[in-house]
Amino acid sequence: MNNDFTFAIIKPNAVKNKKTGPILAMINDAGFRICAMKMILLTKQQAQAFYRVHSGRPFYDGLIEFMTSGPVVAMILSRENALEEFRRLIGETDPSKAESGTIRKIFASSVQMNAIHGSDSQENAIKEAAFFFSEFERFYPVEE
Ligand code: DAT
Ligand code: MG
Repeated sequence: MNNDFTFAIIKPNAVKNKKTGPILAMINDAGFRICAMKMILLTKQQAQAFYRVHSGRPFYDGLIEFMTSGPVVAMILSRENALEEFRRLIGETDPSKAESGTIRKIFASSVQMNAIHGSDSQENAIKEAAFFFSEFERFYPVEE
């Protein structure tokens, strides 16, 4: 079995609106296993580092302000084809374009406050997971 993994963040609007539980249930129901998880309040510097690729974009400052506005829940998730399957589960960046039944369609309140992050490549998933979790904080996926 391909024990692929991805990295995810439940964003401040969803945590604030008490949607952590419902979102975790959708993630588990979609066949993902949680390998690491923690709730943290990002510093401005951490949020800027995480979204460095977007620095200079018109939405960057607003994005950093939003991502530091309250606690987030960071996770490492595994399942077969985790990256693709997770991006499918969360839906398009802009919730108005997201398919019905996706996490963003259900829980996003705008493009900025779109409820959840999912890595866009295995290379970025590795980097993002290492940015948030040490080796001691993660459990490698077990064979099903
Ligand atoms: P995604 O999170 O779907 O990978 P992205 O990497 O292009 O999307 O952008 C990162 C985040 O930045 C996105 O989740 C929300 C915010 N964002 C992107 N485009 C935006 C826009 N046009 N207006 C406001 N926020 C935006
Ligand atoms: Mg992205």
